[in-house]
Amino acid sequence: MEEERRFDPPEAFAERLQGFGPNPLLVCHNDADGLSAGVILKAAMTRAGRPPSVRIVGKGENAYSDAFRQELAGLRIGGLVIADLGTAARLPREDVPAIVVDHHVPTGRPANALTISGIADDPVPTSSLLAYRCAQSVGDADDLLWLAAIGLIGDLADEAGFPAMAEARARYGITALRKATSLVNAPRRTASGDASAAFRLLERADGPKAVLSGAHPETASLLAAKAEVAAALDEARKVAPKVVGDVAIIRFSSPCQIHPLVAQAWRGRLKDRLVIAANTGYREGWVHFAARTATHRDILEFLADVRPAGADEQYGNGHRAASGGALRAKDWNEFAGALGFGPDMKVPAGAP
Ligand SMILES: [Mn+2]
Repeated sequence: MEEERRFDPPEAFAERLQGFGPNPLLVCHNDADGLSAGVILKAAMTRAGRPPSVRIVGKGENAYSDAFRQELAGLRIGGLVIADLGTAARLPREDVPAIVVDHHVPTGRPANALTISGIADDPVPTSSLLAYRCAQSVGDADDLLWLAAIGLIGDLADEAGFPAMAEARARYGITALRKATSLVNAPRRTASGDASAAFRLLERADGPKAVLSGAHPETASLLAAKAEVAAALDEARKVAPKVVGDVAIIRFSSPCQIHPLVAQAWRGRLKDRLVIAANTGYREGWVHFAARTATHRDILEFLADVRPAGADEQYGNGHRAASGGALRAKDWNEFAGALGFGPDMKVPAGAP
């Protein structure tokens, strides 16, 4: 952790971009905030004469994994921009100029990248708002304001304290902004996790009403994504929790990323438990889970205490009241066993 070290201001974005060569790569997360940040940064880079290729990081992927490093290894790129995917010491490419735009708790700081992190700000902004400030360093970015608002709504329960949000509300209307956010947030939870249609739609639309209107063909595919996720959630919510001590596990199998929604739903109904929604069908060979609690218990501390030996960087991140992780089947079995759960929580290794 190097939180004390000063991060770079968004105002430095335009100048750093001038050091980029042709064909830079822009990498962003697949949720509403990551997509909005990506669309804003793509526009800013294009306006600065550095139009990028875009790679959306989605289901089961991590921008700082070895697999992603290998994917980028041979590419001829003139620079790298990474948005809303965390901040770590080692970037997936270290031989090209790089800019990181992010608001999560950093696990380190890359040595030579311009690192724009909101983590020291109060209130902590979203990646899309930081991206908007980056775009303002390139030139007039007024047409991109609504995208910053989409990211703010997508990531924050409370958007108070952000003047950009007040301005966007007044200009575009909060209802349309919220509906558009919900729509572009849907594809990342589907079985495919493919959010490219959402990115395209945010790019083509000139505001939230155009996202919703159906004038662009992507709207229909996002509505289908929403229906897919709603149906999967309906199924999973029929599953009864198993309780041992003060831990409740809801075990189900779905290719959709609904475990955070299931955990959130039970959190309010099992107020004195730590709730774990375990999805054995999200990715083959793995159990993905979300942990929530309405008690004052620190979930990060709880997960650290019962951490199975085989757990990796995908385990136990997030916040004190909202965490989770992904465990290989054998590690999940060790984890559930250590919590006192019986054979009904065991997952056959390699076959979820
Ligand atoms: Mn995100």
